[in-house]
Amino acid sequence: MGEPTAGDGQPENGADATAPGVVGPYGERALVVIPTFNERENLPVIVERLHAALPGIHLLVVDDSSPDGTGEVADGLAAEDARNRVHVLHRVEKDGLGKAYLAGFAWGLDRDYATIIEMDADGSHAPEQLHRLLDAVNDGADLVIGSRYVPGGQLVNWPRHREMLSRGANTYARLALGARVHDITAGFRAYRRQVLDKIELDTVESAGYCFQIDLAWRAVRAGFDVREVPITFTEREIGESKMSGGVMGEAFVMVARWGIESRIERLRGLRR
Ligand SMILES: Nc1nc2c(ncn2[C@@H]2O[C@H](COP(=O)(O)OP(=O)(O)O)[C@@H](O)[C@H]2O)c(=O)[nH]1
Ligand SMILES: [Mg+2]
Repeated sequence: MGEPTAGDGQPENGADATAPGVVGPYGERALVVIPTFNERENLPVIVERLHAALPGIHLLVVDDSSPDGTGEVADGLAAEDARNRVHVLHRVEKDGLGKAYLAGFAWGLDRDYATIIEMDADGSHAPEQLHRLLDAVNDGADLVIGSRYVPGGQLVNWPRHREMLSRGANTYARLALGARVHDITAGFRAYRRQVLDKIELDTVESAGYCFQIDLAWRAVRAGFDVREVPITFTEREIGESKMSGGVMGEAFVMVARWGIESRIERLRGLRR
């Protein structure tokens, strides 16, 4: 082991492996993608908390032309940041969380980030716990899911009906897919870039919760090391949820289909 040597795997950006917020054995850079729609009050708070926790980390706000001016707030944060850690992607219309993430991933992959993170803008995912995900990446995981449903995971102020729905969806997905993931709908995640390069993002059609299940399932099937670490999920205090019940139906059907397809493949001996 010892000091990383020049050559394969050495970062070209000259990152300091010991700097806070820098992950990977060779000090590769990490990017947090934060999708926003009407989060003007939440965004400055989450950006400040993130940089207080991990000063070296970069972030990309993906805003879908929020009518409340979140995009301009994000531009202001980017202009203020002398260290050039804050970036903004403006999209022309509200197009869903999945599409926003896909655009953000493409942006990050183009710029050679080694780890790409999903995090909400509304404070539900604590930047102070992001290091738990990054530690697992550094420990060798390919996809790390910040989980509400493993020992140590918690829910704070989440309405009971949403918890029931979320737990039910996770139990259903676990049984249908046969995957050992307890919080497959979770949106606080860290992907090693090799995962995103491999799982054919250009064929992802799913939205909402189904998007999260889809990507985790692709990673599992591709044989990546998918792990969960406990996190505390806290319901937003400001603004409104944009999630609608409509996306649940899609997830139900798609998960059943993936589960059946996978079992047929196994029966045919195509997979273990
Ligand atoms: N860019 C973009 N962001 C979105 C969209 N829908 C939701 N978001 C963001 O995705 C994150 C999670 O959404 P939220 O409404 O809090 O979902 P919930 O936590 O499941 O209730 C927040 O940061 C939202 O602002 C969208 O269509 N486009
Ligand atoms: Mg939320």
